[in-house]
Amino acid sequence: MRRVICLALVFFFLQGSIDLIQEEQGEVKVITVDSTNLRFNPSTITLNEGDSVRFVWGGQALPHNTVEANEVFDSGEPARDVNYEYFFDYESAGVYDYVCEPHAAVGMQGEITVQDVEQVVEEEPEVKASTSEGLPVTSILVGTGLLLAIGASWFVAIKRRSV
Ligand SMILES: [Cu+2]
Repeated sequence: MRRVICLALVFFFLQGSIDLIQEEQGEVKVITVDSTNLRFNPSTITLNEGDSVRFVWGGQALPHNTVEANEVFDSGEPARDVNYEYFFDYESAGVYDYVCEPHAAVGMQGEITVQDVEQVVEEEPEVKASTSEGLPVTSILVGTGLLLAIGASWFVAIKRRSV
């Protein structure tokens, strides 16, 4: 019985920490190609470290790709259907200029600004509040684990008394 309780506790605590890890994965911002066929939309975006950018288009009249100026990311050969995602890790703050290679000369380009996460938290306190949203879930899990442990030890105590 004790082993079962321990396993249940370990399980609940692991669940809690997995939730926290997932919390650090930011949003995914989508960039597509606009109706002119020769512009990214939006071409300029700002995101935070931990966010991802997703270049996605389908059934385009012309094939496109996205290549960062310093080859930080590269979606490969130009294609009419692209679904390419790049994750900006916690060391990636900076400005990234990218082009569509076949149409760079006609201005098919864009810029991604990645903000340092600590800096963002200082400037916008409400961002800090939203990152703690995951905490109640963790508290519920830990709380459930504790209740389970208390209930189990109570059960064991009653069982011992009856022996
Ligand atoms: Cu293009």
